[in-house]
Amino acid sequence: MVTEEQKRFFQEQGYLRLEQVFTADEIEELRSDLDYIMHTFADWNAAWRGEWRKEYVDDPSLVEQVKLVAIHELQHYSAAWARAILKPELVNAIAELLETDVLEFHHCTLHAKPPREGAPFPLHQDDPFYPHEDGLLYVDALLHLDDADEETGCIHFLPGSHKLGRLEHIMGPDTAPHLPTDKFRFEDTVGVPAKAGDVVLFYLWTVHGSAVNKSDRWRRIVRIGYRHPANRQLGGQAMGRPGIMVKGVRPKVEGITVDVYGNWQAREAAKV
Ligand SMILES: O=C(O)CCC(=O)C(=O)O
Repeated sequence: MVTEEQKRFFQEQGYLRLEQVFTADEIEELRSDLDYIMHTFADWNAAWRGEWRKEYVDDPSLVEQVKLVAIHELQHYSAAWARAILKPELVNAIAELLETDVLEFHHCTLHAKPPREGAPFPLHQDDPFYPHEDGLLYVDALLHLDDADEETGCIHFLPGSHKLGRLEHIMGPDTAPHLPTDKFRFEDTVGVPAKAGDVVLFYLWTVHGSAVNKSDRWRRIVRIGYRHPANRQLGGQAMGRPGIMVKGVRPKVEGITVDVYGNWQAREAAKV
């Protein structure tokens, strides 16, 4: 499914859009289940916080108002979403890009930006949220439920930034992890508009973010994280939880073992 040119682009630029991985019928079913999940279980007050917002939101009256709807692990709520995570066209493409015949699902997270006030994301790597030893053996896949363009706040990337390795982020109780706004500028990024059914892939270490949704449409994206099963997690989201294998069989890796009940034994958290 992935051409040599796509592979080269991904490895050089750190991101790649795959067109129409999901059919219109599949997207319809995923949207319908998502609508129920959003209205029944999701957090409607999930916009990322911090002083950086003032630089990302032009309209001062909107700085404190921007909104994001979020929830993790949609496969716990819907069979259609469980099937989406396993979709062979998706996992085979990611395995080809990582040049591996084994792949493990790690997590899944909804980021839905409501019309006119959908929250921005400051430039960051996903590493601070779920650090792994090797940021190039971990891929995040953004499954698009809606057409996303600049007006709706589509995803942006800093090309080639995955090669910088793990970067130090501004952290703290009052802010979402983000990179210094004077050194990592949104103007230097590339926007990747996508259609519903497209999937945009990027490495754990690729710097990315997005602007306010100023349109009168929703921009719903679900991030699905996949890793090489030997890529040890160091902390954060879904730490200590074995993921289902989506391709191949789990290799035996020193220090990563699963007991007979399927729980991790002695999967040690290293300091980052
Ligand atoms: O949904 C977006 O626009 C950005 C999401 C993001 O930064 C992330 O999933 O890490």
